[in-house]
Amino acid sequence: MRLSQYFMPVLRDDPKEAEIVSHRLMLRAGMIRQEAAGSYSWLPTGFRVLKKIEQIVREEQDRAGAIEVLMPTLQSADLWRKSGRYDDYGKEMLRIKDRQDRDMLFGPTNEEMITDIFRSGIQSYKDVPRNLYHIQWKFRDEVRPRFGVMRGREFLMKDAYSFDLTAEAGQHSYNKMFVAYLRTFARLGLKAVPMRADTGPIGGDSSHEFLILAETGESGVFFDRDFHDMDWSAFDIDYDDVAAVEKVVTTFTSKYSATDEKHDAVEFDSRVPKDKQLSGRGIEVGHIFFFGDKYSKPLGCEVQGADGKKVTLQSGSYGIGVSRLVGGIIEASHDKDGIIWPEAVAPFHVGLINIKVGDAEADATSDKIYKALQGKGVDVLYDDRNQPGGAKFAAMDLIGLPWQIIIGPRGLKEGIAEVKNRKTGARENVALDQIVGRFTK
Ligand code: 5CA
Repeated sequence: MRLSQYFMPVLRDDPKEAEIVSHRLMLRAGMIRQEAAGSYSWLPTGFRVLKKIEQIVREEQDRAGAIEVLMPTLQSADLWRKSGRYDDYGKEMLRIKDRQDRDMLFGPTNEEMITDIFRSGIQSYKDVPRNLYHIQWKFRDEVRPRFGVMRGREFLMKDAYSFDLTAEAGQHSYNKMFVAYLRTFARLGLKAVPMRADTGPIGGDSSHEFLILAETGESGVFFDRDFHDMDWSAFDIDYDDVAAVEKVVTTFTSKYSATDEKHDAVEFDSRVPKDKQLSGRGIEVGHIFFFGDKYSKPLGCEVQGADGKKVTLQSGSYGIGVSRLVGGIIEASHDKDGIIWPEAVAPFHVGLINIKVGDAEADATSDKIYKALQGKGVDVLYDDRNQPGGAKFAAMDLIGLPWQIIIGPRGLKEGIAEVKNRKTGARENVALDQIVGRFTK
């Protein structure tokens, strides 16, 4: 993409309304624009990052055996009356009437709808276990939408729902999602610590939140320093191996970790030596719940068991804050100059800067490298605008692409370009005829 033909409204000054670094950088880098409190348009670079995160989430859900569907954003109130949540959910639920005066709502979550879909589509115990998920916009009329996409009113969530015959089988479904979350966050370059958590309006008695550590997080967190030494890489796992999956969950839940709502100071002291006790703040990027028959019972989600008797299904739900993750990753990865995107989610892989637009040789060489990279399928953002070098460097650092290729008359005389790593700041001279190969290895 040529920057001279793109839409990336970078701001020179810090926006006043942004209280935390990710919000400030997203606005400054022209990734989002606020439309109303807690509601944002996703501008081109922001949308690219959002889609990359969404795709990683999707791949790991699919890998764990979950099946993708898409449910509407607007729901009828009827199912919510059956589960009893229409009144319970309170003011966070945006209620709407259609022209027939029927009660509708903008879905804050989908337990009722998916349970009804599943109920109507199954016949016998052979149709379970299943896990269905979608990635869809949600609306919650938060009392205090803030911090940009971190606590929005309209936000993108991945929500999965598992259905099993027994509580034991349900536990395996829960464990699979637990492991899928570890893999997902590892691929996003994050360490998201699983913590015992409060279940809130979703309900049930078993749940874990996944939190990334950041000073600006909304939750207080207490945990064992040993978490830092665990293997967080996106390790291999056979999801059909019940014991192996359980073992990973046991490893990641055997050490003390809890959010402030569930923290028990006495237990913390008894389980964790003082010098290993860590506390701080965290951003909740995922939350998984096991709630048994809480929704299947009122919605009649049952099947005929092998013995002919009706069995009410056991279910759980599993959320990931896809749009929140965009801000969460920036909180975890930035410096004073701007964003530092992990390669897996960067809006472009490399930024190509022509520092002397108008110079025939600089233009020709930059154009040639740009076209060659594009031809090889490398995502490249080409700054071909006629602007001072300093402004171009600052903008490129701000938007945080992993690599920069800098072309200027001085290097051209020697047949080289400068390649800069945004994360380490390391600069290297690379011969012009090797640049393309360097990025297509
Ligand atoms: N139905 C369950 C799981 S599918 C559910 O709704 N869980 S949740 O309420 O915990 O939300 C799932 C995830 O969505 C959270 O972990 C968080 O990362 C994200 N999320 C929740 N509220 C917001 C919000 N207002 N803005 C941005 N992301 C949010």
